[in-house]
Amino acid sequence: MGSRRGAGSTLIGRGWVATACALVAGVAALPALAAGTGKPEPWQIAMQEPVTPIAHELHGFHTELMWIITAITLFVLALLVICVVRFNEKANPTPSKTSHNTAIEIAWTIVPVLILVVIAIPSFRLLRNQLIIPKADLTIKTTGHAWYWEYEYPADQGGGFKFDANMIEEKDLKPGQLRLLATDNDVVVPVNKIVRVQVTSADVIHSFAMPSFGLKMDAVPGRLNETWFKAEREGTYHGQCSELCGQRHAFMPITIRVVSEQAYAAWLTEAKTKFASTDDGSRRLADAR
Ligand SMILES: [Cu+2]
Repeated sequence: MGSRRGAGSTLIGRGWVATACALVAGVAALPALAAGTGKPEPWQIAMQEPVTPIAHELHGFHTELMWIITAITLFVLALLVICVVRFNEKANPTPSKTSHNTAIEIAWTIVPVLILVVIAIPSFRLLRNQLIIPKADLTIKTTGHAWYWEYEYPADQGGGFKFDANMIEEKDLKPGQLRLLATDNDVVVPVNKIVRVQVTSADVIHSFAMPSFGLKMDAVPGRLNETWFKAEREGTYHGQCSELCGQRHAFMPITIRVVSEQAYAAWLTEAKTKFASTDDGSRRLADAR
């Protein structure tokens, strides 16, 4: 009897190890399924490729949590399997009447607390890095509207213009432009520069989000929120409004083009003639008086 049970547990033990290995391999393979940079991919499982320091940190934290979650899940699964196999009515006809075990109770209180502390340290570090904005090279203000984003480049930083970015309807898409993600006007920023983004809204609550940058900030009417990013790679990055804001919530994409410093300077010159000036004439009127 004893030997038969022993053989059974070895078999279960082997299946278990195989399952655990498969799960761990699956988790380890997740980064391989990461989407292309700056946009989602069909069948994407993992997050979009990170291109800012915050996004890298965010991904590291995510991977760390994934291992902790996997270990906890496998541990709980192991306990369940042991209970089912060893303590079912047939295998264990006279159950133990134990109701307390001080050592175990202390352990299962302290161990989760320690796990939470281990999680809290990188979590608070990340939060701090997101919220404390380093000295910015450039500031952009964005205002959420139902249902498009408006951008303003302040005059004291070589800007002095503002423009709206509307989604390009499917029938008007040019080759290479992404459905639901392409905008008629893109935000353009220089590569490797710290960009401070001021976020607000003109009507309801929206949320300015760019997955590849690890960036998401609520746009709240009457309040000016701030966030920042430093894109390390040139390219076109797509995001969307991420706060359910109404009927056309899904149709207010965000496109940020990260370009070289020279290309940015050229774009600024062009943008100043193309877009509306933020100077509403009040200063000139005041001067005239
Ligand atoms: Cu919105």
